[in-house]
Amino acid sequence: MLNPRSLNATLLSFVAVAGAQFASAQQKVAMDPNFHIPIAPTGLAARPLPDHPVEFDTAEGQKIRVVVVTKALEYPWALAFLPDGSMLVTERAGRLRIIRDPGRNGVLDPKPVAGAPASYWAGESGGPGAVHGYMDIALHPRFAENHLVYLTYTKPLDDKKRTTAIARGRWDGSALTDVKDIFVLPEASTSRIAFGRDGMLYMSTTGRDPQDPNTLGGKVLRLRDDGTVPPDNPFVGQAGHRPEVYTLGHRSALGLAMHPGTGEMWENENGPNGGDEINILKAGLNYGWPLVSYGRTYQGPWQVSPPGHVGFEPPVVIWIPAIAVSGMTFYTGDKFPKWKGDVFVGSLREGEIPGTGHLERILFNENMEELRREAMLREFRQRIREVRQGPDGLLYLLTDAKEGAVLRIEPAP
Ligand SMILES: [Ca+2]
Repeated sequence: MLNPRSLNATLLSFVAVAGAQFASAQQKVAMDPNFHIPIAPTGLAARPLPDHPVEFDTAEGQKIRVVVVTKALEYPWALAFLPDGSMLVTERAGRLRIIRDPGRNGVLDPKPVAGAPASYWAGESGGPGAVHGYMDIALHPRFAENHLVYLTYTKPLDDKKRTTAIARGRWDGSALTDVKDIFVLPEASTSRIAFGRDGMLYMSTTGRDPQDPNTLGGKVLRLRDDGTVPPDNPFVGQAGHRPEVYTLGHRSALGLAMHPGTGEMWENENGPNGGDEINILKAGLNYGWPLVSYGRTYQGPWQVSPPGHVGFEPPVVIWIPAIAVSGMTFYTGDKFPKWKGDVFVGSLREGEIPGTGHLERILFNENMEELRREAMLREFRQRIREVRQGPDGLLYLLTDAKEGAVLRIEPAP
């Protein structure tokens, strides 16, 4: 029979053991020593894309068919449609490609477009420290008259140094001519570009000091079509402010698109582990990074506590966990009536798990407040880098892969 003292000791040791078990219940997650982020798990293996069109039901009753136009692109990044319906596609390794008739039998020209600038790239797309060569592409709003094409790319300066530039060239029907840099950043950056209704070229940047109005990193810049600064930019003439800056406090923008109704520029950006955002850009406003965010740091704690955007311009959409937002577009066509006005956003991976990329659709009310959100094409397990509407009213996606694909979404018959 136990005496009270030994019973007490037994209980105490049980409590101590249980406590130790509780404290060690969480496993230790391996961290990358260089980037101080968790080493990603294996995730879900990407599935080979289907050889035949695949049909899916979707939430609004819009039955779709997905067609693989080509899978012979290497890490495609962005696309733009020429007036004849051909598609220009950038590849991150610094090649510009053309696909003719992408809405029907899509033929990828095996030769890259001549005349495009030399670029630098490094690392594996999606891996820590990756540098993209070619990034975004945009046509001038009056392309039909002037044939001007704009590219953002990582520009080698010498053996060791590089930066990011906007190159502008003239499309002569098969190649770029008269190519020159119209704007060069002081440091390398990931970048999207888009023309606004005001005819200005908006450029998102990444980098240090998003809160410092006297630097160009972590900002959205507003430029004229020749790369010079328009005189009505919000900080023109203010001491300690770069005149190119339109908005500040951005983390890692990967989507930029003009709202077809309001003409406002919408931007999406990646939070760390959670806190991806869509923002509506307004001249001179501060969007908060890194002072405010809804996300957690890669190590686990909230980026700020309490999370939120007190005193700063809040996002219109947030994601927790992160979906690794990428390209973004508004749907304005008539092929998918139920999707009119909706925002489509590419996801590279969700919740830090490889193999979970997909396409998201967001429905807003007339006040730009979110009503519904739908994830599509998870079955493919692909990183969706880009989404754009074609002149035919269909949606076109790029997958971020070594055997990168153009996918076409059309209504199922
Ligand atoms: Ca923000």
